[in-house]
Amino acid sequence: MKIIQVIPTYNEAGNLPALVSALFSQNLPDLNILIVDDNSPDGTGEVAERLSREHPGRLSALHRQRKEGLGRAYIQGFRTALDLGADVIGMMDADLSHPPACLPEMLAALEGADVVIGSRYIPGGSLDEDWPFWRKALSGFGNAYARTILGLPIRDATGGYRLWRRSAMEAIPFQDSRSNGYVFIVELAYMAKLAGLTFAEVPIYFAERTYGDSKMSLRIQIEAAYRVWQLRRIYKDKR
Ligand SMILES: Nc1nc2c(ncn2[C@@H]2O[C@H](COP(=O)(O)OP(=O)(O)OP(=O)(O)O)[C@@H](O)[C@H]2O)c(=O)[nH]1
Ligand SMILES: [Mg+2]
Repeated sequence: MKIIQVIPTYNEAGNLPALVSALFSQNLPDLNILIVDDNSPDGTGEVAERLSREHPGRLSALHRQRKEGLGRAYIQGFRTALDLGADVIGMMDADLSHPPACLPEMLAALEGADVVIGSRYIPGGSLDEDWPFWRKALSGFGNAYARTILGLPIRDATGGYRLWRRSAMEAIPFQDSRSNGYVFIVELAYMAKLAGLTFAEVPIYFAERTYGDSKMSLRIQIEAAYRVWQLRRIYKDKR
């Protein structure tokens, strides 16, 4: 079995080495990493190349010309992972918010589901305890909003820590997505639901990034707010 964990990066040079060593210390011999960097000005691409030399055959990097958003990076990463023969395709942020230690449990859960979600919103899962109330409320609202409007059968619809069986990834038209920011994550879940795929959720503790800047912007949040309604319309015949 071949697992390929796809990790999109933009200015994550300070996080990537720690993330990669934490992932490779999970005692998962089948785990491979594919970094998708959008020509980060902080040199993340060079860090990824160095890591690929340190982990020959287990880590590789795609280098894209310019910053095109999370969605485009994942689409190219998924396509490449499928071409490389992955049996399991993973998604996660590079900023250490998604705990590598949960990966073994998520893999185990994939035996009983097509898609596994690292979930902040089921018992045992949680958000960074240092987040102010308003940030937790905003995250909870955004999640409930997307979940309700799209009728998603999962508690965490906006979290980007996921595992897909190859067959599940092949069953959805992920390359057709035009979503840019984190709403891409929501769109994938919607595609999965419409394709009749099954989900399982594993609790995670979501830690705030300590290095680097958040790429979350008002523009990305506005995109998410209207795009959720657009998705309903785009996929209307398939509901
Ligand atoms: N390749 C690529 N990666 C990106 C891009 N935008 C964000 N990322 C990466 O996607 C992951 C999630 O980033 P965001 O969803 O922007 O969230 P964030 O910056 O962690 O913001 P917080 O929610 O505050 O943690 C991180 O690993 C980013 O480096 C992009 O345009 N291209
Ligand atoms: Mg983050």
